[in-house]
Amino acid sequence: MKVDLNNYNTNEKYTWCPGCGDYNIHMALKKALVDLEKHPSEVVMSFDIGCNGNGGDKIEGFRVKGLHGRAIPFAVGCHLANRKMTVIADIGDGGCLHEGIDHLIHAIRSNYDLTVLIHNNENFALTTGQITSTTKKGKDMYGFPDGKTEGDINIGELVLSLNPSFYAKGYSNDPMQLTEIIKSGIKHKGFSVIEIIQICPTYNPENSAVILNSKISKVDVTDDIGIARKRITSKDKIYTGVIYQNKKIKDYYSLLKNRKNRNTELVNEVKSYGVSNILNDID
Ligand SMILES: Cc1ncc(C[n+]2csc(CCOP(=O)(O)OP(=O)(O)O)c2C)c(N)n1
Repeated sequence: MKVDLNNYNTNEKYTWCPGCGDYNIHMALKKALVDLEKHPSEVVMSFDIGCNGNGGDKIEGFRVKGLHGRAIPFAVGCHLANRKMTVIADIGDGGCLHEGIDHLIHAIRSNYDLTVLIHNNENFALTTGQITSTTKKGKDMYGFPDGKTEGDINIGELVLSLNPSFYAKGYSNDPMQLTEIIKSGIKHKGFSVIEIIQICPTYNPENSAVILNSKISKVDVTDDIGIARKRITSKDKIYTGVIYQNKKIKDYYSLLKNRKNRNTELVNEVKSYGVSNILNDID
């Protein structure tokens, strides 16, 4: 089936601030799906609450929007129900590393075959710039004028400590590289974590393009976790690209003995039940 960007575009107007990194992340996601010749009818996207999640009505495909921090479990459910679909969870650093951190951890450990895009602008942006666990220690933010007292979570360090099968880092000001990273993540058979350094000119202007551009250095994929760890703990450089990929770790579903030699998906095996009578009984 011939697919182009028009298949993914909607008529909804964007509401992000001028200069927000979400524009490029959104375009990179659409371009990656088009390049992989995925039609919107083959794609499920699970959006979170936040500026990132406000992209949910600006892209075609099957879309769900869950409670804040819950984009990953929704996506996992969709994937397990029907593995023919390409499943993507789209979430901010607040939703993913604060409210939903447990979901991220378990999804990495389970290695479900789906892709998560973490928009890391280092703050809760939709609620006007409060600190999240990725905000740098000492930084003063709205509601914390004397500076953040806690240490910050380095997403790469957390992910690499959990025996992941795929971890990549992209940058919202490099949509071409990000497109290639997203394509690699979708093609990877397992849980693909893609952290995206996201420009947020309104609530995190100190992380400006001028500063970030001077620090970014691109790397090629490695399966050496020692090299990967060095890449994400560098003090001077920010390395982008597929930081680490381990193709030997099997994905969750293929390890399920009771699903061996089954040709149907779980969604085909669910019986349908009429619930209208139950609803009628409620006063
Ligand atoms: C459980 C819960 N806690 C807090 C909120 C309020 N809330 C809505 S959006 C948001 C900020 C989201 O930040 P992040 O996930 O980093 O996404 P961003 O807006 O930065 O893209 C918060 C705190 C909520 N809706 N639900």
